[in-house]
Amino acid sequence: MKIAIMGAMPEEVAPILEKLANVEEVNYAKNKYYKATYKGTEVVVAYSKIGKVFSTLTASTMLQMFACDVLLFTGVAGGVNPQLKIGDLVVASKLAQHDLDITIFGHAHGYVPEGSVYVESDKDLVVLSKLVAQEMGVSVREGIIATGDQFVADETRKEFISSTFQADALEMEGASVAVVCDALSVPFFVLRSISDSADMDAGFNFEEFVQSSAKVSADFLMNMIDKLVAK
Ligand code: 4EZ
Repeated sequence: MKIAIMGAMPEEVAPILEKLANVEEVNYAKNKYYKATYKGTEVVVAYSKIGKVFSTLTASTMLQMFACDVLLFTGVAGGVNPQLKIGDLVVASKLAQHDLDITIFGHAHGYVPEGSVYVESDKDLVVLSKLVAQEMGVSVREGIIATGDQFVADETRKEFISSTFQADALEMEGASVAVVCDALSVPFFVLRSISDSADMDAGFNFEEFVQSSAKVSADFLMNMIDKLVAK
């Protein structure tokens, strides 16, 4: 097993990199990939940069260039479900691209021919996350994550994404990573901790909470990785 660990921003993978020893930095396609062995298992860590295009490139590189056979994403998200508060964890059951729109031709939002609106996460990894949550005594919400190339800080857009995709949280990379993993039949998992509520205060809240929420997500993911490498 070779595990790809991805975030979009440096803050999202920093708590992971801190826990790795003997890290080798590899430069590829204008990005840095950090190779290490964690408890006897090979891991590759990278942050993609923000958005669907960069995250697609990095996910694809992780699988095709570095030959990772499982991909785990950690980061922060805007909360859509009103029950989600800053710092709460969300595990994606499935993901959709909220900004993919050829509805003028009668297609559903998020759908293009030969694609699908939603891509489902690996079920075993979702089950593993629940076990880890139970052992840590923390709550993790399984829900739908909507992805698009925009930082949502607007009630109208948030409400559209909520009602159209039944999204619980939104961000800018999950669904594109999901499409890559699904196409290459590699199991994947997307974990996010809430940094803001995608509303008028989102920009302000994001800046205040990105680091602490990113750490909540990364620390949880490390506990999952501990279980995965022990298998
Ligand atoms: C994108 N990520 C935010 C990147 C912000 C600032 C320099 C997560 C995220 C997010 N994405 C947190 N809150 C969000 C929101 N309200 N809308 C979109 O994955 C870059």
